[in-house]
Amino acid sequence: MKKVALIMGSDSDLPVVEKAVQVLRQFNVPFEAHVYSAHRTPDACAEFSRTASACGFGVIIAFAGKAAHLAGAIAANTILPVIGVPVKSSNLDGIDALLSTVQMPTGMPVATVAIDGAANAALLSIQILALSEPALAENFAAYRRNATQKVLEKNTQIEKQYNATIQE
Ligand code: RP5
Repeated sequence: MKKVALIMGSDSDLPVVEKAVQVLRQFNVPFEAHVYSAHRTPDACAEFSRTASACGFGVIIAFAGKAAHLAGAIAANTILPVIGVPVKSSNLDGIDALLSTVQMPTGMPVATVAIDGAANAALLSIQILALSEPALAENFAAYRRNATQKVLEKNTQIEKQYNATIQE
């Protein structure tokens, strides 16, 4: 199976990255984590991006806060799908990172998830890999069925608690 790359702009992004790690481990998806910055280590960032496909990666998730150009800088140097996670690491509450990550020019897409949306980024990377991994696709479908079941059970609980008069 191809690997997922977790690229963070700074080790201060690690608490958010960890949420993606948890999901990838849950699905037994291979991954690597690296710190590359679009601004502080631009050459290393570009080198990683150019060689990522040949190194066995299938998807790249980029985590960055503030003027978050990391996902875009990576996308500029690879044709692998890039998922951007805007990190809430400034006193603008991550809105700066969200806009910097999502507002890519035509031809250079970055699939941007919510601010600190690391779990969804990992799930999306799994969906991408699952296109060519039938066992992973089945695991993901089971995860979805389980999530649906849990909500239906919560609904039953809430309905019993609050709608007694309606049911009588
Ligand atoms: C971004 O700047 C990083 O992704 C991080 O979210 C933010 C702050 O970095 P540090 O100053 O904490 O290293 O490039």
